[in-house]
Amino acid sequence: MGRSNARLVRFGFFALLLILSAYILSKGSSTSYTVAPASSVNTNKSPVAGSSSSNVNANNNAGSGKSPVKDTSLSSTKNGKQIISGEKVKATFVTLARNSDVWEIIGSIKQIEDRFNHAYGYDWVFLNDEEFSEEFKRETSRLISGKTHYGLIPHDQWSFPEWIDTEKAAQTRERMRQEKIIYGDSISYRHMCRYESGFFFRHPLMQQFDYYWRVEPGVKIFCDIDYDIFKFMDDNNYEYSYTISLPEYAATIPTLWETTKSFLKEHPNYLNPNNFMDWVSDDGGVSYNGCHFWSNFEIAKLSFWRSEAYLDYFEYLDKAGGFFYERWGDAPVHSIAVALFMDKDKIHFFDDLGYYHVPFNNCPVNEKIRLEKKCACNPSDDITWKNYFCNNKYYKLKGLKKPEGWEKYGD
Ligand SMILES: Nc1nc2c(ncn2[C@@H]2O[C@H](COP(=O)(O)OP(=O)(O)O)[C@@H](O)[C@H]2O)c(=O)[nH]1
Ligand SMILES: [Mg+2]
Repeated sequence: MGRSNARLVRFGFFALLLILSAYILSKGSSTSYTVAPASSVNTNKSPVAGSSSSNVNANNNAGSGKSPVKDTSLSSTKNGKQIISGEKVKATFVTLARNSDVWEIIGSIKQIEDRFNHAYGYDWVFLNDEEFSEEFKRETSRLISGKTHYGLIPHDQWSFPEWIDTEKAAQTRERMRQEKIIYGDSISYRHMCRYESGFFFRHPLMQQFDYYWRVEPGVKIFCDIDYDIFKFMDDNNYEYSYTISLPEYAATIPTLWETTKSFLKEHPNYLNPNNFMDWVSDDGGVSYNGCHFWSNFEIAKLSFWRSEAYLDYFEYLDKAGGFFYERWGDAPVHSIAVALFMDKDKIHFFDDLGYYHVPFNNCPVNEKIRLEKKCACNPSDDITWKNYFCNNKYYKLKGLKKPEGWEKYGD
């Protein structure tokens, strides 16, 4: 009698436990955060070495179950802007790099993963004009929570086009070497600038994505990014965003603006009615003031580069030859295109990430942001509000209110 009573109590206890677990589980699936099983969060360890993906195909470790930890169906606000609920967007990080950049790029990756991506698991595309080494693939993929893809750049996108007079290009390099213009004598730097200007968004590995964040070796992100930054872009209709802007060395782009003006004459319809011309020109378009978004950081929408206006513009510039006869950078090329062909309301300045690329720092001057986002930087190093740079102009033209505390660190 006593034993069957005890059995009954035990049975009742387990039944209760079962009902309780079922209840918790059913609640769990409807809350905003779903924690992926531990085994699936951390399985981005499948060694890349041995998987001899050595071409433009993705080195696909998709099967490793790297689901993002955070369910983004939560609604939240950021700087007064609403992050609307919904799915993750089709976005990727993209890095152009040499094999020798591996030890510097892993520093950039680790920071971005720790500050942001570990919670979202966005993919990462690496592009190179040579095959990526096993070492590069192993060292990078082990740190990335999303899928990693390694692509080779087609030779014709990283070589002199047939219409370029290589003798004339060599003369420019020699002259720029004597004038000590930074990267002035480099061939590979010119291929890099041309590739970033006209081709990275056409790579087969990039076709599956709508947005990208460009990351370079040796950069730093100083603050926590506690929201889905790609979704933030999408929800707010932003198509181009930046962290640092500054004037270009005039010696590298003597004819870029003239070439742009003749392009515009042929295609006046490409000029956006709500353009940002006044940010790049102080005299209504007669001359270029050199202001550009520093393109070593970009979060942007790929459809802009794939648009007819931009493709035509790039082709026009490419035929003019300034990537080789001068030393046109992808930053002024991107920036001029954004300023002229994009609705200026689609451009966004991030004042809450903190960013470093040698030699400049963006460190939020607003103390509240620095505390909230755990920024690890010194606001005295911030260049954002100094007059040499182009943010004061950006804020003025957009009618934006500068963040609290800017006077202390600006001019
Ligand atoms: N594959 C490859 N990547 C390059 C080459 N030169 C530069 N890069 C990459 O292009 C980007 C810009 O180059 P970087 O040296 O950082 O130029 P800087 O930021 O203007 O000083 C970086 O992501 C580099 O890793 C090259 O010859 N081959
Ligand atoms: Mg760099």
